[in-house]
Amino acid sequence: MPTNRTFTMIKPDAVQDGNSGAIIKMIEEAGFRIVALKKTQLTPERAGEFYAVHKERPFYNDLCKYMSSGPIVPMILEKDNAVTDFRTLIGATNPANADEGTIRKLFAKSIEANAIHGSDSDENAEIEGSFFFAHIEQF
Ligand code: RTP
Ligand code: MG
Repeated sequence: MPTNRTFTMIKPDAVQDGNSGAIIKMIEEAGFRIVALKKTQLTPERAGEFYAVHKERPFYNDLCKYMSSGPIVPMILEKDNAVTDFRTLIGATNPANADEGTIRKLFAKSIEANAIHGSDSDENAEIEGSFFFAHIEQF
């Protein structure tokens, strides 16, 4: 399992607001290499599958509805210490708690519409990347 890759997606609010380019620029300037990238849209069912780990949480239904409400930009990224460094770059889940200069501080609207996802472990990075990209697309 690669320890130097993570998975992200720019969420519907940020894509809708036209912030994809600015966010991708921040990601590249922070030293991440884009391994794979596309623009796509989840159905509520596929969003539910992606977030199955949160099935029992009170926000699960709203989250699935929100994540399927518009286009998203999923990406696989590469860098030393990718998972941890990327979570630092995006900031806290709730933008009210996010550090200055983080992607969520700059672009997120709320705890739900929080602009961007970042994998929380190497194992989940691999699972989530392969949810969106075939192995021959990951180079
Ligand atoms: P993500 O998975 O999207 O990178 O976010 P995260 O690790 O920072 O947060 P997580 O606990 O995994 O939650 C996943 C997403 O669910 C939404 N959420 N809403 N209303 C709420 O209390 C609530 N809590 C979480 C957010 O969109 C969060 O990113
Ligand atoms: Mg998470």
